[in-house]
Formats: sequence, C-alpha cells, structure tokens
Amino acid sequence: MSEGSSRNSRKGRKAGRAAGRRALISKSVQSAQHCLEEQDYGTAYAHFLLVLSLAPELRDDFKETFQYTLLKWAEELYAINRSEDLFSCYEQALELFPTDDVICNSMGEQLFRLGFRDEAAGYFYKAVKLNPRSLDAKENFYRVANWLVERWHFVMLNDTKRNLMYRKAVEKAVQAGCKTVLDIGTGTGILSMFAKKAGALRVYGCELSKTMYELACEVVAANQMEDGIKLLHMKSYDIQIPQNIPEKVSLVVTETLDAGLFGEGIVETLIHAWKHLLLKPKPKEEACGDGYGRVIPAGAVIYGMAVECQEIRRHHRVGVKEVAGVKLGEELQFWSPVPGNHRSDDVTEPYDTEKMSRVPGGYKSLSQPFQALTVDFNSLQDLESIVAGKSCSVSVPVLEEGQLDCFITWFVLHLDSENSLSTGPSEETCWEQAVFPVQNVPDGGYIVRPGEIIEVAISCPDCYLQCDLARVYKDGELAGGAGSSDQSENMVLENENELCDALASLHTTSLQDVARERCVLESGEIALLNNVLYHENFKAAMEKVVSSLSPKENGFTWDRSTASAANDPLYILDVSEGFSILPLIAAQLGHVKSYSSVEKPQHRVALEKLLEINGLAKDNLVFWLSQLDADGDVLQRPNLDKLWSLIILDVVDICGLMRQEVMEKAAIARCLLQSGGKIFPQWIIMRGLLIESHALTRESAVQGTDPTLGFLIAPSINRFKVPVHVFLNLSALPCTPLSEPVDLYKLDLMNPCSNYNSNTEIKVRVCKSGHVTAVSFWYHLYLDEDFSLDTSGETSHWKQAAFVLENPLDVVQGEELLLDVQIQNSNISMTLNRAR
Ligand code: 44T
Repeated sequence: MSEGSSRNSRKGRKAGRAAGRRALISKSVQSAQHCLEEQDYGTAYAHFLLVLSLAPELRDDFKETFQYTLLKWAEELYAINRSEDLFSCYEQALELFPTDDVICNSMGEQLFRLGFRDEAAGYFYKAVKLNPRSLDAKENFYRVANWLVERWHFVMLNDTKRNLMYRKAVEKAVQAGCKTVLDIGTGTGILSMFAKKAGALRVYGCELSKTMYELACEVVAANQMEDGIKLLHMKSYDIQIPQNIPEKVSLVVTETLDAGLFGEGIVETLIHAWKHLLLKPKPKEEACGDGYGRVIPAGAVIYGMAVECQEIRRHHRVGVKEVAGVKLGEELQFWSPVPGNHRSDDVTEPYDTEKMSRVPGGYKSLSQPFQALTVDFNSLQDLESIVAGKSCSVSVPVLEEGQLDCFITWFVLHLDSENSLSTGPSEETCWEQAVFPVQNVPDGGYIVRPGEIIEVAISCPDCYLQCDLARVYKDGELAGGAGSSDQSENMVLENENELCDALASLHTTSLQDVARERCVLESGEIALLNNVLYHENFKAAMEKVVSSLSPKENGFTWDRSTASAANDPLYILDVSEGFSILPLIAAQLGHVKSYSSVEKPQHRVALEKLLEINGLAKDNLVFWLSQLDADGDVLQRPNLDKLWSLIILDVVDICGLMRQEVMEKAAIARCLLQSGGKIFPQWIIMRGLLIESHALTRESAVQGTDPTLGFLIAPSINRFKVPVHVFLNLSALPCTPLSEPVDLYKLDLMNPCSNYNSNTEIKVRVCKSGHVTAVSFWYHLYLDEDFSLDTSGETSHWKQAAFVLENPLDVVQGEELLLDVQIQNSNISMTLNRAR
C-alpha cells in the first residue's frame, strides 16, 4: 500500500496518527536529552512530562532520568522562590508515578524545607510504606515524627495508673453535674473521651499542635465519638465564645504540665480560662456544685529535696583543675547554662529534667522532702499570685552529710479531693523530676552536714518554677560549707527582703567579679571537660603522631629542604563540635600549630585565656573559622603549600548516634593529610548487645488498648513510632542483657574500601533466656591501636542509644541468632532472626 492511499483510509489515518505520535515522542525524548546535556532542566522536565504522558509504556525506561530531571528542576524552582510551581511539578510527577517512593520522599523534603512539616511527614510516611527498604525516606520520616509527636506521649498513654486516675476524677465531676467540658491540650483526645463516656453532654477539646490535633480527630473517629466531641485546632487563649464554642463550660480538664509543673504554661492558660471559658467558681458556702465551673486537676503541691548526685555534678561543674597537662586556672570560670543564665526569650525551661531513678550512679538525699509551693487551680487569686512572682524561702534541715549538688522537685497532683498522683523520684511514674543544680559552688564542692539548715529560695520568674540555694546556717550562724574557701562566692542573704531583692536580680545580673573570665558551657561540654581519660588518650595518641612525623635528630643527612621542613611546625586541626581544648593539648606538645574550629566568641575568649594561663604563645593557636571566608569549608588545607598532620573529627554526637556525613568528611580529610598524617579517630567500632527492656518498649509505642482503658489510640499514634532511642544512660536503663556485647560494625576512616552502605549479618549468642526487645549500642573510637575511647564508659560525656526491634524474639540460652544491621548515613536499621 502506498503512503498516499493509506492516508485516506480510516486505518491509514490511525496509522498516520500513531506515526505522528511516535515521531513527536522520539523528538521530545531527543529534545529532553539535549536540554539535560545543556542543563536546561526546566525544558527537559517539560519534554519528559509530555513523553511520559503520551507514552506510559516508556515510564519504566525513563524513570530514573525523569527523577533526576525533576530533582534538578525543583532545586532551581526552590532557588528562585517559585514554590507553587515546584509543588505542581511534584504533583504532576506523582500522577505519572503514583507509587514511586523516591518522588514521594523528595516531595516531603521540599515541603519540609518550606516549613510544611505535617505535610512533609505524610509524604515521608507514604514513601516508607511504598518502599520499606528506603532508608532515606525512613530517616526523614523518623526525624519529623520525633519533631511532630513528642516521645512522652507514648509513655503517658502507657501509664495505666495515670489514665485510671484521670478517668476516675473526670467521671466523678461529670456525675456531680459538670456536663459541659473543655479539654485544654487534648493531645490524642483521651481526656475528652473519658468525659464523653462518663456522660458529659458536650465536650470540646483544643490542641495547638496541628499534628496532634489531626491525630485526635482520627482517634476520636476511630472510637466512634466524633459526634460527641468537638475538636479545635487552636490555643485555648484564642477560643472565643460563641464563635468557637457556644457556651462557657462547667469543667476544664487539662494536663498541660511539665516536670516543673508550670513549664507548659498552665498558670496563664487557667487564668485565661477562668476569665473567659469557665462558669464562675463555686462560692465556698455553696454545697451543691451545679452550674459552677471547676478545673481538673484541682491543685498541686510541689516538693523539693536537697540531693548529692555525682552524675549531675559532672554535667554542671568543672571539677578538675588540670586536664591532660592543660591548667584550667582560677582566672577562668565555667558555668552551666541553668538556671542563672536563663533568659526570658529562651525557649527551654530554666531547669533540667531527669528521671532520678535512672541517673547513672544514683543519688543521695541530703534532706527530707520539703514542701516548696502549693497551688489551687480553682482559685484565680492563687494563679495570679504566681504570675506576680510568688516567692518564699524554706528552711530545710540537713539529714545526711554530702555535697549539695542540686535540688530536685516533683509534685503531687490533686485531680480532686480524692484522686491524686505523685511524680516523685521513687514513684512508679511516667514523669521525670525537675533538677536545679546549685550554682557558683566553691572548688571543693558544697558540703552540708546534719545539724545544718539549708535555706532554699523558691520563686516563679516568668511563671517557671525556680529553686535556689540562699544560704546554709548552723545554730543561727552561717555555715562554711566545708571546702569553700571564699564565702563571698556563695549567695548569702540575711533576711527575707534581701532574699527577694536578690532573687529578682539573680537572673539578670552576674556577680560583680571582673577579674575572672566567665564562659557558659552546655552540660555536655562540661562533662567533656571533666573527662580526663578522654583528653589523656588524645594527648598520648597525638604525641605518637607528632613524634613519628617530627624530623629525627640523627638518621639522614640534612639538606636545605629537610632543614626548612624541620623548622616548619606540624599542623593539627580539631573540628570538634562545641567547646574543645584538644588544640591546647596539641599546642603543648611543641612544634605544633593548632587550629581550633570553635564558633562561639565566648569559647574563643576562654581558649585565649587558657593559652595565657598555660604560658603558650598566641600564635600557637589559630581560630580556623575566622580565617575562612564566610561560607568557607572547615576542611581545607591550612595554606597552599601545607597539609595537615592530624585532623580530629567529631564522629559521635552526644545523643549516642554517629553524626551525619562522617565518611564524606573523612574522605575529604584523607586528601588533606600529609604523608603519615592521621585522622582521629582512625577507625570506629559500633558495639551492641541484645536486651529485654520493657521500659524502652513503653517509650516506643502504645501497647494495645489496655493501658488506654479500652480506647483505640495505639493504631493512630503508633504510626509515629521511631525505633531508634537516643540520649539513653545504658548503665541505668531498666533492662536485662541477653547476650554479651558484640561488634556490630566497623568504620575505617583511614581506609574507606570496605565501609560504604554496609549490610552485615552478625552472629550473636544468647547468654540468658528471655524476650529480646531491643539492641543497645555505643561506639569505641580508636585513635590508634593503643588508645581508644568508649562512648559508654563511666566518665563518658556521650549518652548511648538503642534500636527497638519491630519483631521481638523469644530466645533461649545458648541459642545463636543473626542480627542484620543496616547502616546508611546516620540511619540505622536492625532485624533479629533465628539462625537458619
Ligand atoms: N511533658 C511530660 C509534658 N497545649 C506533658 O501542644 C512525662 C516530658 C514529660 N493546647 C518526659 C516525661 C514526661 N491550648 O499537645 C500538647 C500541647 C498542648 C495546649 C491548647 C493551650 N493553652 C495548650 C498548652 C499546651 O497540650 C498538650 C499537652 S502539654 C504537655 C504535657 C510523661 N518528658
């Protein structure tokens, strides 16, 4: 058949169209590829879109090229702020490839960096579901999940005792006539559901977090209560009557509390609620509660206790005068960031929180618990006195001799007159305690003895609980606090008025001591400075590198070039995060030029002061970041004709996980080393062991419907569970070890060959029968064959981590198991299998 005649027949026309389509497709493919070569990603993207819409059969072939083009084009759109176009591109791409995890994950990343974190979480979650092996998507999902749903939700929902207590109190109030209920900070909606189930007529719940609000909607629907509970995505302060809720309520239930009681803003929240959202309070003389407003919890009593605790001490006070040959000196003082240095614009609380029962090394009570403060949540006047800065001082007799390291506080929450729960340190509770380290302690520590009285100053600046040492006295006289050389260092106050004045200024002014340089360090940085073993190991290993690289006195003949090389110092770079004195230790080795990458001006001043104290010349230490251009990379050669003798990388974060991009950094570092130069650590071994830990299990997911008293909450919130737990103190974690520690993984920073994206299956022998629920892990950092650091050691400033297994396994002693460990970037995944 000739071309001419076919064009006229129907079949011919169809064939012609098909040919035209083919031609268009192949032309577009050519254009797309040409544009790609020219890096014109926008046009390439448009061509590919056309091709893949016209020819679905090509989708598989072009998938990867298309993904690449999309990602590149999205980068450009992002750079020029065309975010709407950016998202349209992704939506188009997802229409072509609705089950593609890479596009889904990338969409999530774009949403995340534009601030749409909830939406991002949705796409990451979808990407993980589409491809459970995608470690990138998993890592992204876990990161946002941790952000969006705080981990304490799991612990609280698993606390049956707390749930029962709240249910009882709510039931009692509703039965007593409170028929309209507002749940402030509804979280997953559990308290609202208690109220509805108890027979409340109308229940409103407000929640300021978008993710939690959406979760609550899902939970309430899953329990078929959506008709009875109205949920609002708003802060209680913004609720308007009748716009948002039609009426004032007779009951407010809330658990917007933190370890320090007021830190979640309950005082301000309830003052507002009493003024705008609640019916009037019941007058005292009235017997019947009908028609009045009330709050659950009704009130609380805060208790405090004086405590000796070595673990808290080493995180809040530099207790050493010299570290690996570096004198710290009187002229320099290190401070921990709580509480005296708290600023009102800080987002964090002015206290630490700890589960005291899980502090490594334990603690010793130096006093009886004392009552620090009481608050009646049903009294507007009481609430307002707290905003007004309610303060008092309490005299506390010393019961046991010891170092006064901190005060801890907890509270007894009176839900109503019959139902209370305590967040105390020896209680079985999901709660932590608030910790107030005693500041500005003399060198030998502050020793208190039986017979002495500690005067504790309690106050509420900015509605945050605050607990300070005012003074210690004995028989009416000031006590020395043995070991204290300088009384003026302690805040000693003579009477109550003075106390209040001083408290008012305590949080703004520093003591008038000008001769001393002050440097505020994070608690992890203080623990690091206290870690003598760490610094001594570094010193010893650095000495070896220096001596191996320094030109020998005898040995070979001197010529001009070796002579000049001999005069050249060795260059050592420390790229530790945060404060580090390793460059000073290096500088003391002689013939070394040290480079520090500290960022904070305060840290720099402190290091300069230490140089002076230790009699080192200023030019021994270079502040590397100030030498680089604004966006200069830390890892570059010291100067054109020099390379580094040693680069110190900070590979493990104090949370207990490897930092991101360690291998990438090591790869660059290797290129910048002189021959014989080293990277510290040279290699890293990840160690781990099988454990049975119900505490970890309770922190990782809601355990069915039992703890939530029959309500279906677990399926919804458990979507946000994250298997890796960080910031653990393994030595104090309630758990049973079921195997010996084993090497899980080796990362060689000096010899990369075997490292990348390793998947390994490790044989582990069970040493005790039980139920393996998790694998705890930590790291050994090898500076060289002789000197290594253990991130789980007693003096470690690092915390440790654990991986909670998706499928726990019952095991018997002697059994051999296979642990599959996958590592990509800083993301870890583990599966435990029986040996085949
Ligand atoms: N921490 C306990 C906090 N909210 C508990 O968005 C104990 C911490 C804890 N919503 C370890 C262990 C524990 N209007 O979802 C949150 C929050 C919301 C509000 C609307 C308001 N005015 C507020 C104020 C807060 O309420 C929920 C609970 S607040 C914190 C509770 C297990 N670490």
